[in-house]
Amino acid sequence: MSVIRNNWSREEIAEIYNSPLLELIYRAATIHRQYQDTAEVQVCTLLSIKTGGCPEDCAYCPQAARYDTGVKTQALMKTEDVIASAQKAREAGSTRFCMGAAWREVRDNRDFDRVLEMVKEVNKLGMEVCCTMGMLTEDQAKKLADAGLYAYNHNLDTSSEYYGDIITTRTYEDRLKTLENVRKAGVTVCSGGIIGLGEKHEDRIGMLHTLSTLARHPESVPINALVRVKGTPMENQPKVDIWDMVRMIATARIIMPQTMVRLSAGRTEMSLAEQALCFMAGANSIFAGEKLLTTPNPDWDEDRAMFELLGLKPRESFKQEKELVN
Ligand code: SAM
Ligand code: DTB
Ligand code: SF4
Repeated sequence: MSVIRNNWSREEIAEIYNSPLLELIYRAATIHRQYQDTAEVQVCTLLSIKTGGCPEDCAYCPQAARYDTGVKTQALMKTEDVIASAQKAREAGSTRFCMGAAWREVRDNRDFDRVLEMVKEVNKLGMEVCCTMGMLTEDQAKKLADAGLYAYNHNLDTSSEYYGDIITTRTYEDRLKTLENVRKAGVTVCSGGIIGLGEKHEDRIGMLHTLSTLARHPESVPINALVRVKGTPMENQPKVDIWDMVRMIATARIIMPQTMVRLSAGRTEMSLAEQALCFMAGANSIFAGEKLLTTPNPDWDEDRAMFELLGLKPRESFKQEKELVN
């Protein structure tokens, strides 16, 4: 078994990313077999607990207040509705529940106290609780950890070089600082990005380089294909090529073998065969449920049928934690 490396050079990653496609898939599939149970795919469900009205200018995002996307601003959901939604997701076979808030950063206010309550309650259901709510201080991350938060999602989205073309209201360093705060609090890190933002292959390689040279690899890396939302500056981007998605997933799998690599946004535009290729290339996690945050996702029945056809089974919760401790 190859060792876990945090010292990848950009050139090494570029060489892997640019290798002949079938060789790349074969190599990723081989590493996948060495480190993971390839029959298992983690099933995560998203819920937007605070939708729209975000002050940030992320060029891809339907929830940014400044773009006319038709997303209505809503206040923080009631705790009981969030719990009901988590229960439904668990009954449908989901083991991770990720609550998203369209905030630039978490503030120490009553809404945060309510989120802490939601985290406690979902944790009691035996699900891995994840939040994605923008920037966090170390103190806020500790409070979330005490409430039972298992993971925090905070994406780098693209390379440090291209970041300023996509988002101007915060910096790459801000992003890295939050990831550091999450780590310090003992919460697992979920961080990945989006392809299809008009970035170059070098930017994708750059983002994977940053992720794979963190002191510890993120426990999960979501790879999103841009969902092109009308009203955002990215609405006219070309559709993401499936081979680019496969290349990205395979490279992530090879350089971060223990990480859950998530085939994230964009599945409604992929055929079953295309998704199967992504699993072959090392993806072992998906978002399931009719909606991502504000945009559509394949429905439960479709995913159930896909799992059956491909012989996949949902991965139990907290398994990675057990494996990494042993
Ligand atoms: N506001 C918080 C933040 O930005 O970290 C949390 C919610 S934000 C919607 C979470 C992530 O969703 C973003 O970092 C981005 O990677 C992803 N995302 C948002 N809009 C997307 C789109 N149109 N297509 C693909 N991914 C998207
Ligand atoms: C991630 O990497 N992708 C998810 C989750 N983390 C929060 C979000 C995708 C959002 C797609 C656009 C929407 O539905 O609003
Ligand atoms: Fe706000 Fe997050 Fe959307 Fe950016 S990605 S506009 S921070 S909700």
